[in-house]
Amino acid sequence: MQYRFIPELTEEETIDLQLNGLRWTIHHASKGCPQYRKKLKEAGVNPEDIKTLKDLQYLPFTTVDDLREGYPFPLLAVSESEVVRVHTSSGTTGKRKVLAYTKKDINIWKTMLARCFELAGLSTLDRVQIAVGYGLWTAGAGFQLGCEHFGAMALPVGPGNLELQLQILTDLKATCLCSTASMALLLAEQVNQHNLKNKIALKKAIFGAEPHTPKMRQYIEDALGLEDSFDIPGLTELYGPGTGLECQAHTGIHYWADIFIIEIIDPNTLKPVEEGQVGEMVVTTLCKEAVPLIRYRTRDLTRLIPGKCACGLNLPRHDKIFGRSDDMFIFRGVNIYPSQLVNILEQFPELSSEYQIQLTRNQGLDQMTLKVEIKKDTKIPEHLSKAIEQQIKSKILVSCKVEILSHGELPRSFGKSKRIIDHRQT
Ligand code: DLL
Repeated sequence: MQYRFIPELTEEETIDLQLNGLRWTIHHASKGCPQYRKKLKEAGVNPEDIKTLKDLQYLPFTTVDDLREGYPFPLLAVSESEVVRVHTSSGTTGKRKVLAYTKKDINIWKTMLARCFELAGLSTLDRVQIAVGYGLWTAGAGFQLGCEHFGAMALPVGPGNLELQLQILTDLKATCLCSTASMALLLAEQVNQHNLKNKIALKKAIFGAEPHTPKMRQYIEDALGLEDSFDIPGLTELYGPGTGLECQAHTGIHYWADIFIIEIIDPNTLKPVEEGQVGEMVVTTLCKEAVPLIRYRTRDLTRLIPGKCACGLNLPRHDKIFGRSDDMFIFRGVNIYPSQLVNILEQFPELSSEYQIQLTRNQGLDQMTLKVEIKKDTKIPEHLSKAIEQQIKSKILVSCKVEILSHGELPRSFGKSKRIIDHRQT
């Protein structure tokens, strides 16, 4: 297979690129950014000390606190005159992070996204409906840049506005949808509700920005009549959407190892996990100018997938993002990740993919209510809530109340869904 944007690199070439990129990044960061200079000096690191990629482990971590400290232009390693753009994170976990970009950063980012479209098997004849937020968030600008660079036709509808979305789908016959997972679900429900499946021409969907379940994906694919769909990860700190993409073999996400390095660490010991184990993703950029990242702790939980992919592409893979380490909540002394509850809910075919966790405190005792939805046109089986409660009790060792709602009762989102509502005062 001849690719236009995806590099075909041997392992040696990748290591070479990574080593040179790492040395460049350390040199560039310590020269241009006082915050990094101080950090690296305190850790006793000189660019000349980097002899092999193993030396990465001696570098200090960068965290979200470092990004907050330098607000509004944290970790800036170039002069302001070289900055051509800023974006901010979606702000779901606290104050927005502001990230700056140089012209080169924008060019690298658009190549990353063009690679995504290429990996998803699109051609320049595809029409790409971009149904995400434009503006400070990276999603709209990123998909748009990448789509145009790739050469397909961008249909920049933006988020929300369901009537317009459906009109563009049916009239302009978009063939690929780019959105958050929640927005893809919402559009799928709308297409279903309005009986439009035969009037639209969607073949593919590329969605991400938040985790989705297999059930959610199946519903989206069926309701939109898709040939295929692809999970796309990304974060503002690392350019934005498009840090990698699932290939058509669907066995993990290929990421751009010539642009950044991924390490997986145990968030408690900060040491690398065993090969293939789940931990926190830590990223180091190799050519990012405005805000280089040195061992940036993303808080995202995933694992590296060993071995070669069935698709034949010689690019490393990580698994889907299972969630964030800061999504974990403590309920009656037990640490719980939403993904643990999701795995249980996945076993009940009568339920839709939507859920919401509500935490309250009553006379000093924490209470958890798990709200779930029954699938459309499905009768609620007797004892369903009891069966779910029992599964949670036996698998996670906590008692919670399960409330079954009818289809469509839980709030839908144009962007990222908020699934944990914590009313407890700490
Ligand atoms: O969400 C960028 C993006 C936009 C990615 C559109 C994909 C599509 P932020 O707002 O900075 O950037 O949020 C980044 O979202 O650290 C993950 O926790 C989560 N996330 C992003 N993509 C996925 C995904 C954008 N495919 C944070 N699966 C990241 C699970 C995801 N979580």
